[in-house]
Amino acid sequence: MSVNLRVCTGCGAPLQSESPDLPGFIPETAAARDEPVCQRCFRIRHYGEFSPIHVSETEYEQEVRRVLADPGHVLYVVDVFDLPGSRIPQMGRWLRGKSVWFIANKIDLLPAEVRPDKLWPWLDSEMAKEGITPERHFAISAETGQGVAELERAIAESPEQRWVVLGMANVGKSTLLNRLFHRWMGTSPLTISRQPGTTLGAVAVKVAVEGATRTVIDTPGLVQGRRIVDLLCPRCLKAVVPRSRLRPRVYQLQPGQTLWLGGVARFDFVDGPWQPFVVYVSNDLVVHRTKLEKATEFGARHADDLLRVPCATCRQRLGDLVMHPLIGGAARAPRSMQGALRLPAGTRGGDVVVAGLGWIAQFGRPFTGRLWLPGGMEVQTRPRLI
Ligand SMILES: Nc1nc2c(ncn2[C@@H]2O[C@H](COP(=O)(O)OP(=O)(O)OP(=O)(O)O)[C@@H](O)[C@H]2O)c(=O)[nH]1
Ligand SMILES: [Mg+2]
Ligand SMILES: [Zn+2]
Ligand SMILES: [Zn+2]
Repeated sequence: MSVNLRVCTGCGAPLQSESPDLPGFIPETAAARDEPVCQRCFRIRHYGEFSPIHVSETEYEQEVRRVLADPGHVLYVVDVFDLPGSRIPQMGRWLRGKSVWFIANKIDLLPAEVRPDKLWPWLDSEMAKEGITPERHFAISAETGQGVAELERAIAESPEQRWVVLGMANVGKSTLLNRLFHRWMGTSPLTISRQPGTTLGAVAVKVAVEGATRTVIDTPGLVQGRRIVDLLCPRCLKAVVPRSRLRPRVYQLQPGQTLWLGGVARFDFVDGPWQPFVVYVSNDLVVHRTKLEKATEFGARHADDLLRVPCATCRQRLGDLVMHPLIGGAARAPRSMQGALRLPAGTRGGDVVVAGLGWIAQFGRPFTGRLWLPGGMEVQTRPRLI
């Protein structure tokens, strides 16, 4: 393996031995090693200690443009579980003229009933918003390895020598590359962590792939500060970010009932016939049914015991939940609900997707409702995935 020796081989930060509190610090005695790893990476790997370092959007853009200035193929990675949160608004412009393969990662979290090919129409329409038309698609799990062999084969068969991995922070870029590197050279040099903002600079690794040399470049992700993973403390993240395949939770609701999803979000069924809703969120997040008229009081009283997340500190940072009106089926929108998000009518129904948290499936019957979320968090609707 050959690497650029002036940067940390785990996170890409330029190495330095002067300031222990700045990125890339490495004691002088360790700097001479073959594959030097900075103190921060060492601590993440061995103690699970994460010291947040903010890479600004400007620095991020500079790094991406620098890496894209040379020719090469782009692997654009998104998190299928947080697609709206995976979109980098300027990416379409930066990628103009580049060959892009689209990697939908974390499919291990999707319920077993979701066939990856059913994802493409939705994923493609999201990508099209950025002006990105990928040449190929891969649905993978960097965590379990599902789908990775196919990507590996495609890279080996392509004549392209230089490969750049891009994507929002925390979508699993470094995890994916570690898996590929492990297959190609038996080591996994990149630092990964549950927190966004782990990789700090480009890390170029030269590998032999079936006799041909390839340069594969990991890059930092963009941290926008508006996703649920950007907003919660490590303890709250543990409950909210799913670690295993989502188990559907079915609720037959009457109008006037509310579901609290932990204390992070609240779903009110205001009006419509009795009907089922299926909640797909982290299995570690409590879903609690209560009466709509008592929901606010319930949320305040049980924030710390039953609902548990967000913790008091995170609650303070997040502020009050913001209300988003919803309309499903053929329900007519009362004037008070203008601007409401509409779920597709008919028997198919739709999903209310909360970036980074999960989604709630509705089955096309008339309903009006509300979703309450921390300010800045995005909600979307799409045709039902399942
Ligand atoms: N469930 C699941 N988790 C994944 C998968 N791939 C990565 N992760 C997790 O996602 C988190 C972020 O992974 P990283 O590889 O550090 O993500 P990154 O895109 O390199 O992030 P930055 O370096 O911050 O830009 C870690 O907790 C990983 O374990 C996957 O396929 N499935
Ligand atoms: Mg990374
Ligand atoms: Zn490092
Ligand atoms: Zn917290």
